[in-house]
Amino acid sequence: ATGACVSQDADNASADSALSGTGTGADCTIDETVKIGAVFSLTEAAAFAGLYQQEGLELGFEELNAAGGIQYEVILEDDATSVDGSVAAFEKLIDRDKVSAIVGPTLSNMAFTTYTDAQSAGVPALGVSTTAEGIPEIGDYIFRASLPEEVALAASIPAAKEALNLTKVAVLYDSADEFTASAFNTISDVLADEGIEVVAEETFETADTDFSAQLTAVLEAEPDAVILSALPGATVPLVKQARELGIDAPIVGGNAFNSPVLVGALEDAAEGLIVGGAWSAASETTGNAEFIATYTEKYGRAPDQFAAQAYTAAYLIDQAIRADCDANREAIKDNLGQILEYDSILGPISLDENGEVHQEPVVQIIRDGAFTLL
Ligand code: 1QQ
Repeated sequence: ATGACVSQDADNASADSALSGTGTGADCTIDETVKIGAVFSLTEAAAFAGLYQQEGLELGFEELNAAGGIQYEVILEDDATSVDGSVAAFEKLIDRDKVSAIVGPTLSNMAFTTYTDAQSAGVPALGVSTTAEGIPEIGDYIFRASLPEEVALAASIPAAKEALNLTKVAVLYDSADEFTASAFNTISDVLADEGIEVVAEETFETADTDFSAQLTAVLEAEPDAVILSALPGATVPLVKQARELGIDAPIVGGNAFNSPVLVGALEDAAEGLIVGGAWSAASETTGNAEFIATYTEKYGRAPDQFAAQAYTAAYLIDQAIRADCDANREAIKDNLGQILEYDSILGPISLDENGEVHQEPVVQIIRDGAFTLL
């Protein structure tokens, strides 16, 4: 057995023996501190999610450090909600810090570039909010613990149809962002499957602030509901302008709506909003109540879905490392894709060898300013 170990290490020139330990599973001990990179949008437009992700990830690794056997150091970078910032952050973590794995980035819009870089460098990357189509397909080092928008919309649109008796809808989407544009494809497919008619279809771009032309077309089409695929920067003025113009149809949104920041900014205009997602505070999943209590105590605010997904990522990486008690990049890559079922605060979750996550979606509606299960 010893001989096999030596030759295996010799085959892999980049493997650092100090990053592989002794024992397996709960008994794994690794001497070297394991460096995990995190790239989140901590400033600018996507900070609404990035700051929660930072907190969730740090809480997860703090708990794991307290449990012992492996010590983790999280090296956190802010991509300032820009592709260039995200690329520079990945480069630093990969080349300078030599991290074992990277969590993030926040937006799919950055992930298509940064994951191509991580894949070429042979560094495992685990998305926690990158929901667009085609992300795990970037390569065998790319994973996500981030419910695909396709799965969320396939749950939220039928749930909204039933709750609201939908027969005709308007679809509005940001055509300049990877996540919102990709979601539009799914929305069209799900609406067709459900036999819901599209009476208006309008586009805008991420930085737009005036939506009067699109909203006038929506008003005239008299939809039963508006399906909106947008990031919060556009969502807030768009929804407020819609209500001012007299559009009182319910709104069904995408992953960016899973945010107390967005709901707070929308104020009364958030009422009745329906959204599919990966996590609910109301779910009785394993460890959820403790997670919510610990997080709220530590950060002085309740967690959101983005915090919950980042927290889960810490545990998934830990599981992958403990499987062979090996925190080298290649071992993490091999073992992340073998997580067949982990009982997480998101419910039972698995990652397949293609890097895709499998879990049940939840559908929520905003009532009295709070997320409630629909
Ligand atoms: C993506 C998303 C964003 C809404 C995360 C904040 O889902 O870019 O894929």
